[in-house]
Amino acid sequence: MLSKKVADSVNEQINKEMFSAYLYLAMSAKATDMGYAGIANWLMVQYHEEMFHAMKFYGHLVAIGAQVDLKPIAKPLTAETTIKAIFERVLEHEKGVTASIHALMDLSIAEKDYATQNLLRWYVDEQVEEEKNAVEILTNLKLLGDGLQGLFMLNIELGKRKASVPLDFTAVAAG
Ligand code: OFO
Repeated sequence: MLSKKVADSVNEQINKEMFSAYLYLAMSAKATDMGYAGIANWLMVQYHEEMFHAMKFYGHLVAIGAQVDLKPIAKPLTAETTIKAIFERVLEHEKGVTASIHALMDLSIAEKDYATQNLLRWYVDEQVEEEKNAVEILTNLKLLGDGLQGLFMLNIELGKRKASVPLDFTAVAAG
C-alpha cells in the first residue's frame, strides 16, 4: 500500500505528464502552422510518449489499490517563434521533469516504498533518453544551422520518428 504522501505525489506527477503531453501537442500544432510537418511529427510522437508516461503512473496506482485523483491541466503557453526556441524549451522542460522524478524517488526512498522505487527506475532511465534526444536535436541545429536549409534537413530527419510506445493505453492503465 502506498503512503498518502507517495500517492499524492504520484497523482501530481500524472498531472505533470499530462501537461507535458499537452505542451508537446501545442508545440506540434505550432510547427504545423510554421510549415514544418516533420518537426510537428516528432512533437506529436513526444505527445504520445508523455501520455504513456502518465498512464503508466495511473496503472501503478490502480495495481496498488490507491486512488487516482486527476487534477486540471494548465493551458500550455507556447510563445516560442522559432524552431530553435521550441527545442530549447523542450530541453528546459525535460530537465524540470527529471527533477520532479528524482524528487519522487527521494520521497519513495524516505517512505520505504519499494514498488514505487522500482517503477521510478524506468522513469529515471527514460529521462536520460528524453534529455539526450533534445540535446541531439539542438546539436544538429547548431551543425546544420538554423537557416532555411538547416531547418529543411531537420524537418526531413524528425519526420522519420515513429512512436515507440503503444498508442492504446488500456493495458498499461490496468496496472
Ligand atoms: Fe518528457 O518525460 Fe514524461 O514528462
